[in-house]
Amino acid sequence: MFCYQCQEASGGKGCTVRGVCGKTDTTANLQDLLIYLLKGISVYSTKAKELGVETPQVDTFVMESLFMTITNANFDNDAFVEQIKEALELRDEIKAKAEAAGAEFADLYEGATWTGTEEEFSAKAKEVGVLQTDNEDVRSLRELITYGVKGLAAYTEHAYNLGYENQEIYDFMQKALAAITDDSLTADDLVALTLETGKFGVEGMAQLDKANTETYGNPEITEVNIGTRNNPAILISGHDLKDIEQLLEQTEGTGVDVYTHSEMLPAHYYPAFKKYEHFVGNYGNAWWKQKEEFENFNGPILFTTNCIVPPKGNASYKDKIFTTGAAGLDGATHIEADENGKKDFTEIIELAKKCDAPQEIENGKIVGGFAHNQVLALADKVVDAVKSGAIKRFFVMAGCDGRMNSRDYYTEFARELPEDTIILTAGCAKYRYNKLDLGDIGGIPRVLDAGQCNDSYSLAVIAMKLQEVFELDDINELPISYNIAWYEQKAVIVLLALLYLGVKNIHLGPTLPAFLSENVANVLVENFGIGGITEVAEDIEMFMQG
Ligand code: FSO
Ligand code: SF4
Repeated sequence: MFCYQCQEASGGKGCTVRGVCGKTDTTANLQDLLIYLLKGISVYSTKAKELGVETPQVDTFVMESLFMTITNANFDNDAFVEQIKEALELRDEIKAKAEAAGAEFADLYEGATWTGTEEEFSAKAKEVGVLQTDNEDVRSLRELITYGVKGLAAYTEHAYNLGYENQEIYDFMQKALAAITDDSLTADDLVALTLETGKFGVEGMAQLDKANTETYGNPEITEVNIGTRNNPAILISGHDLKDIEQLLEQTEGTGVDVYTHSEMLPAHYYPAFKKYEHFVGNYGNAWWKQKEEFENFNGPILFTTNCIVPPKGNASYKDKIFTTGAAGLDGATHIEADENGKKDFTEIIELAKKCDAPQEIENGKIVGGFAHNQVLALADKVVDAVKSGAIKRFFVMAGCDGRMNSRDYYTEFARELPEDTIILTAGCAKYRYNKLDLGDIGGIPRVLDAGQCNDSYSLAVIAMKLQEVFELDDINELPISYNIAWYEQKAVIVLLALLYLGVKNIHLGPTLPAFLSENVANVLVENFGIGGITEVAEDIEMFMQG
């Protein structure tokens, strides 16, 4: 195996024996084979689309498959084997359709032609990974695009689950996958494709924002309980709001409570979920603490998307893990949707009834719900505070949390920021500072949590609104600094989206991506002012100078 798609890539270079995330080399190789075939499918489907062929099956298959390969999403080898078999079938179908529409293919990418039986998958998988591209810079750009597209696929799937689709996004994902198989593309072409990925990142996040807010209302300021009460309960993790909606409906009146975990916390901010009396609060912290925290929860845990840490062999909660959607784990029960998108969570609920109530590990409340609509409702207050000098600077600290000790930087950074600054956050990065008591500025909390990582879109909307109010020509003239923490591929699409919107001087940590070659990193530094992080005091001083 060779994998360097996330921030925890071993030694800052890549995982070669087993993933730091817990991914085995078998899983990693199967994921590579799946991506290889998705590229092959995309070569055909992109041509078919040009000839007017509709490709709905390919559209959802490519999206779901990409999502399955995101860091920490799916550790189930059988699920990948099935997906690969389906990919081979689908590829033949779409090829036939393209040819029937008049397409002719020559000099094809090998992923468009290779075929094999299940027994041959693992041998082939070893030949088709990231290192298949020799040139380090081309490889870097191809992977940057691939990871951006994976993040985009995740956001597109959440919107899809709510009935929102955009054909252009599907078409782009396949166009990008096909393009990165084309050896005639220059580095400049690939840089252009990277920015185009960012453009679709904005569209994908906007679509998901629309899906979420039209379905569940606009997030509003909310105090979320972080303690527990004395009923058996289910913990729901991941990002999928359709899943939590169905779980809340099905648990109502059963005597089983529901708690959110990690990135599901923002579900509490949506008006539609506030009516559920048994929707008690948020349990625990960011994803990487789950091995310890789940030991105390006692009830079943449902993963709706990525951020699974494979449990230890003797973990007490091992037999209480359920997955759904793109998530998967060997030995866990996977809940499938029926053809109408309905999921039956009875098995989880029945198991919960037999479990003890969660053991309290914290208590108190945290505040969130500052997505664009809520912040814009406070716009006058915010603008006045900026004009009066009460707020000197905003810090976008969105992104992800992770295990590395060096991420303590973000806690210290938040703590050391001058008191006339506001942190705008989204994603699980917030767990590094959302329980510090950082106070408020004239009633505006100093940490404004917009929601999940995809709600970084809200932060961009807020910035664009402020640019308009202050009549600035350039978004970079705003007193906003970007100090973003990243972990996996959704953060990549968020970053590319911000670059596409023209945001400059974003600082990225705790380390720069291993998949950026020196030359590609230089392009990002020279054209976009991308930087890393150093020491807290030094960085704060640098940021405060604007
Ligand atoms: Fe965090 Fe995980 Fe949301 Fe990521 S929970 S790390 S960027 O999946 O998606 O913020
Ligand atoms: Fe390593 Fe990250 Fe890849 Fe897991 S996802 S194998 S930790 S680089």
